[in-house]
Amino acid sequence: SDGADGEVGIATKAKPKTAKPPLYKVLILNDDYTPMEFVVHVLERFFGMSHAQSFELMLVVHKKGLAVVGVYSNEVAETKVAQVMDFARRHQHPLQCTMEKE
Ligand code: TYC
Repeated sequence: SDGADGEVGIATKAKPKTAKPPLYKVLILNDDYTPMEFVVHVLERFFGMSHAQSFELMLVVHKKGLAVVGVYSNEVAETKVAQVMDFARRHQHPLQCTMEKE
């Protein structure tokens, strides 16, 4: 508007909204057999956490049963889950990793 009719304000434009892609929580589940150090290693290797962060989060999973270890796009979450499951299987540990839409 140019304000000629007394309408004064900030020029605005309707922005067509792009649908935001859904995000997925990646979760690690507790079990009785996977060694604590293995879980710590997984968190460092696949989720970019420091050793201290990884140890803390591993203990949360150990005590609470599960924890969210990261939030990602569908594609990245699928890849993380597959990498962890494959790594655990290759080391013959029953560690479970899953994902859930936020
Ligand atoms: N509960 C396991 C143990 O006592 C350790 C563990 C922690 C396993 C976290 C899995 O996601 C897990 N050895």
